[in-house]
Amino acid sequence: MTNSFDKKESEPKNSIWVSLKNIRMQMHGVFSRDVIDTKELIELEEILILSDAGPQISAEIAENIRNELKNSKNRLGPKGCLIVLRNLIEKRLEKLVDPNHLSQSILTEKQENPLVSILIVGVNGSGKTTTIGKLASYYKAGNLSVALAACDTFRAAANEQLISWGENNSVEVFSSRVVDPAAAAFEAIKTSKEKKIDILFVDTAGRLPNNKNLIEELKKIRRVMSKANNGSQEHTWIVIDCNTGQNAISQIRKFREAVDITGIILTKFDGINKAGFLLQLSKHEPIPIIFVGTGEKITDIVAFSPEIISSGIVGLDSMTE
Ligand SMILES: Nc1nc2c(ncn2[C@@H]2O[C@H](COP(=O)(O)OP(=O)(O)OP(=O)(O)O)[C@@H](O)[C@H]2O)c(=O)[nH]1
Ligand SMILES: [Mg+2]
Repeated sequence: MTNSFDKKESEPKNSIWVSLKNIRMQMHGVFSRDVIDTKELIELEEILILSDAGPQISAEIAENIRNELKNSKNRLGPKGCLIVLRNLIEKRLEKLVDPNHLSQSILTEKQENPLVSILIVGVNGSGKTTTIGKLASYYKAGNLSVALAACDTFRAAANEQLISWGENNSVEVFSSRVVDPAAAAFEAIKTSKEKKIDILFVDTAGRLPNNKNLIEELKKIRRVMSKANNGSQEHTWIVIDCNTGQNAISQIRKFREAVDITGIILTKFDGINKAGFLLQLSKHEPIPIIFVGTGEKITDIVAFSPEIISSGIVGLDSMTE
């Protein structure tokens, strides 16, 4: 089965690599010196803190490298330190890997109750609707029948935006006239089952997690969808804008208090400037990252790979080293 990942095998690596240029240049500034000593390790810690890795994780990583240097009787050298650093970061990021490989398993594993419904939530402008457009294309390329439910009943333009993504992908968009998004989601699931749709993405209005009414509304959407689903596979993915930095942690935590978040989609990785927040995420909210958005185009979405991200941060490529 082919899908957009297979078609352009080398691209995910390139787009992630390019996005991490800033932090990589800073790492390069430290590790291109002849000797790595206390001064360099302090600088490393600072780079990590400034990238939103948090003071504790940053100190732990610098300490780990200090110990490795000591154990090697200072024979490790700058390149050796970089390899250790890459491995430390990769190991931490592995906690964010989806053990069920949902991005692929939805494509390949036949379900008993075929409909998989995915509720997409997040704050305003995080990239929910765009991500749904990209995922419609991704799963359609994998020969699944895809439908979209326009449940952002807040803004009239939101429906139009989703309908336009539906047209681009030639997939059906259920756009109800009812103003209650929970009722609209319920209808969409019922119709999807009747039409034997494989995967339904439910778009919701952006909301701040401290807006009590909107969070109650979200809980209602989730409850009603679960009833309509009646045992079919269901997920709730939160869309996180990478520019949110470490605030992403509290955002996810608050959404998780309202609904069971089963996956994360990172968007705007192409504009990431505080990549260290991923390390905090792996420690404090290790929910699987299902996909990473790397631009505004329909194909700008890649699988999450700790190996590619850790290599991109330190500037080492495990394939060529
Ligand atoms: N550079 C970049 N831009 C993105 C990415 N994903 C989404 N965007 C842009 O972010 C903006 C907001 O995207 P939407 O999909 O409308 O966000 P939303 O979460 O649906 O917004 P609301 O429904 O208003 O809450 C648009 O200009 C998108 O093109 C990405 O991965 N990279
Ligand atoms: Mg939207």
